[in-house]
Amino acid sequence: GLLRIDHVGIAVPDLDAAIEFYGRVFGMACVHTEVNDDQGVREAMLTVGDGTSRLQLLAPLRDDSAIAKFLAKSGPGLQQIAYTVSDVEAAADAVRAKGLRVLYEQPRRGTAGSRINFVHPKDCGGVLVELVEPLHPQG
Ligand code: CMX
Repeated sequence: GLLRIDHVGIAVPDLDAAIEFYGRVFGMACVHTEVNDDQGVREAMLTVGDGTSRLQLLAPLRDDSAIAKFLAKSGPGLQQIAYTVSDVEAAADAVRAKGLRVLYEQPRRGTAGSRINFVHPKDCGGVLVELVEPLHPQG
């Protein structure tokens, strides 16, 4: 099952500008940045309040990336909601067993060495759902 909301992901055209915006307007701290070439993103993880809630900012590395396509079609905004799971294969299998499309046959690499998969937004009421198994799961 799902353990908690891992993060909410927002597509942005300019990562540095977005980090500056969320810091200045909402006082959020950027605790991690990373380039994930496999996903075609430059990304930042920001903490909200006590640090248990996280916002992920996603900027495109390439024109053919999922984030570039999203920005072109929908503009900047909410792109995904991600849930922490203890076993991403088991979580993906459970979703498949309910007849929903999981995007990858095998998990891929996500933020900070996590293992990730996605549920197709058209099978989830228009919401792209990410399943995240952290490198070092807690609880
Ligand atoms: N949320 C909601 N709907 C979305 C969406 C999103 N993030 N992305 C696409 N859609 C919609 C499209 O608007 C389209 O709707 P219509 O059919 O009504 O026009 C539909 O889904 C299918 O779109 P598509 O053109 O067939 O497919 P895309 O090329 O847009 O790809 C998706 C969609 C989900 C398969 C692709 O974005 C993907 O592979 N996502 C997973 C990877 C990802 O998002 N990586 C970036 C984050 C990396 C990370 O979190 O680490």
